[in-house]
Amino acid sequence: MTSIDALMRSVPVIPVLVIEDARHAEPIARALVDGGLTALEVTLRTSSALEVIRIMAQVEGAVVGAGTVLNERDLDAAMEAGAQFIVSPGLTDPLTKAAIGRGIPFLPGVANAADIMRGLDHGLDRFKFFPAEAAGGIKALKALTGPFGQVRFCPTGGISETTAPDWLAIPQVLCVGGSWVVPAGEPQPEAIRRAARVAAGLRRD
Ligand code: 3PG
Ligand code: 3PY
Repeated sequence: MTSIDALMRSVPVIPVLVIEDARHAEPIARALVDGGLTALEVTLRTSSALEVIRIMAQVEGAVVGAGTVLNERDLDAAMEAGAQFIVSPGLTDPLTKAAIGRGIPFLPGVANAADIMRGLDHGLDRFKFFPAEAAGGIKALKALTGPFGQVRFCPTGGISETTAPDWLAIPQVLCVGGSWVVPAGEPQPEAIRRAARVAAGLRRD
């Protein structure tokens, strides 16, 4: 199992996926991996999400994780479905303890200094900055990198193909998350592949 740091360094963009229909799972995962995006975050926001994780986990080259993991119950369901990493919009003590206890790579969301300090207390130093644009954008994240020099981030929330390069130019940003690569609705594999290729080609400083 790779560490969360290795996962964050493996791709500049982690697509955040909200998939309603499990029949879409395989074509979407194949298009993303073909385009060069191999770390896939399937949010537990739809009734088919666990089935989607199961299917995507079989796609060669895909490293499939679960997003919107809110508690220990979600954590166990996601792991049972085959999730290889866990993303949460926030950082709670019970979920953090459980994820560390299970030994699974864990990327909890932080939006301010207190969130980061709570994560550091648990021994974590890799976080999602969420909701990135609404929580103050690049200005806020840059301010947080001052006191927390060892921390690295995956900003997510309101980031687009256009703004991703500005975020990736921040040295403490290892990758960004975003839903733009896979728009809602009937999947268009060629369009997803194209968007993934552009995203996978973004440079980190
Ligand atoms: C989400 O909550 O789904 C994430 O913030 C990613 O979505 P967005 O890229 O559309 O903000
Ligand atoms: C999640 O749903 O896990 C988030 O962090 C928001 O994208």
